[in-house]
Amino acid sequence: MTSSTAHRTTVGALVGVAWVGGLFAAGPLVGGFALAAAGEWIIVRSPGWLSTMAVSQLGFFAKPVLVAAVVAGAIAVCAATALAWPRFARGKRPVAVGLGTVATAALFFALGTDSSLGFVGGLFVALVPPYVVAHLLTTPRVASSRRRFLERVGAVAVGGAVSLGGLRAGAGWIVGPQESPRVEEPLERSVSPPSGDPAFDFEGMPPAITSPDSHYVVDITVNKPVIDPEEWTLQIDGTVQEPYELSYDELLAHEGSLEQPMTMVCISNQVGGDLIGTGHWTGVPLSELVADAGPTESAVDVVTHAADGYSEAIPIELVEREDILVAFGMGGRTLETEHGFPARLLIPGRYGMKMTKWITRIEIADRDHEAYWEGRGWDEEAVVETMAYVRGAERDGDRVEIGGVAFAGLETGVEEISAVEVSVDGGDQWHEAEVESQIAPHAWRRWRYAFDAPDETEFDVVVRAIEADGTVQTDEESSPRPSGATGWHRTSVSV
Ligand SMILES: Nc1nc2c(c(=O)[nH]1)N[C@H]1C(S)=C(S)[C@@H](COP(=O)(O)O)O[C@H]1N2
Ligand SMILES: [Mo]
Repeated sequence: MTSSTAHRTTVGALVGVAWVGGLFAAGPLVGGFALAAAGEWIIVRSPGWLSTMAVSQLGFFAKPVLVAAVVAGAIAVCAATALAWPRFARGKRPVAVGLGTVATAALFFALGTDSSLGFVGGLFVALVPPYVVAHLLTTPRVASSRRRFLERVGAVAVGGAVSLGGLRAGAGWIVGPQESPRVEEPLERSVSPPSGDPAFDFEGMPPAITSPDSHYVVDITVNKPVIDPEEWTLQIDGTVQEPYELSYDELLAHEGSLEQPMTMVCISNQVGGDLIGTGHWTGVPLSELVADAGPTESAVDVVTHAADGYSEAIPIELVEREDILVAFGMGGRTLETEHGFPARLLIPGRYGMKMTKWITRIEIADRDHEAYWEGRGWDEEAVVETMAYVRGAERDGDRVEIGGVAFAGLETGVEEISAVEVSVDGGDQWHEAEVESQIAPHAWRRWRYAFDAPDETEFDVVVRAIEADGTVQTDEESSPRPSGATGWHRTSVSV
């Protein structure tokens, strides 16, 4: 090799690739891909400006990109180390092995690996591949000829991929079948959810109630917290007379529990986007849980803390509302892990970010608490903007039917949406749509508009909601950040 820096950097990068592969292969032993856990660690602890930048550039879908960046970062660190420190590339050196071991152990620690056997086995599986690669690529005969080096790289790539696949399968085999995921159980007392008016069920229309499986999922976690209900407690404390805690069974047996359909929409949803759903929820009013602890005069905020490091805060005055729930059920069953098992908050008419999943603690605070997304530049109150989306279209002979959903926040109140208007010619003429009667005070309302169109098949559809006082939903377009997207949904429909 003529250029030893290029050689070293290449070897370092390839050792890094082998390490990443080893970490992946060790997944079944240590309970996950350690670099994904590192990504999560970064999200939770990174300074506000960084995660805010990531979110505003990439939306809430920054996670796969983040994991890819962590992987690239790990490889780059190996390449840089090899460049700066020639001996590293010869992985035989004890110091390099020591460094690799410390870094890998730290990652497993961040991942929360709790079996010591898995830990040791994982170290072995993660570290052998980079060691072997370093060895194979730095033998003098190979290192001295560019052609031999490149041939060796090719052989190592093919052989490495095959052996890593084998290692991962082997690790999976040793660990055996993973504990089956928690199964959602039917709740004891549960009324069936309202089914909605079938006239609004046509091609492309969402059902009145979204099933838990088709409800969108958004959070900051890569590996969702899996909580053992036997060990979980909900702590209610802070500036209160009587701090207490509830077990999972006590929460489920709470006298105050009630069921309520409620629409949730993510603040990062674009106009017309899919991050919206209407669950049929079961839970206990937050007002009762808080009142039982007896907040003192100095109470200012009710802060919900979660198992993933997330938190949200609402002013104590708002908590008097009886429709803010600590929910433990969805669709008549216990919550799915994705939606916050064992319990999550629900605040009607606010964006989803206010609705802490995997709650562990309700803290009555005597000062204003800065919540997770608030600290990253998003709106503190997060009241849902008035919205109307186009969803469905169907043709029956000459008759064309177009439909969708409309929703608005706590302050305006969806119950106060008085009408939905739709245009099928790009906004020249407006027609009043038929609006489904309300299934619940804080659930979306489906709308439809039918008309005759024997000759036309393409329509430029625009829709807008009218609030109770006659205010027309604003057509001013704003981006989701910081307070939620606004503007009329416009889309072309062919039917
Ligand atoms: N603990 C926790 N709760 C959370 C989040 C989170 O990252 N961690 N994300 C919030 C956001 S931004 C939204 S939109 C809703 C989504 O709830 P869902 O995944 O059940 O639809 O959960 C909220 N609650
Ligand atoms: Mo969200």
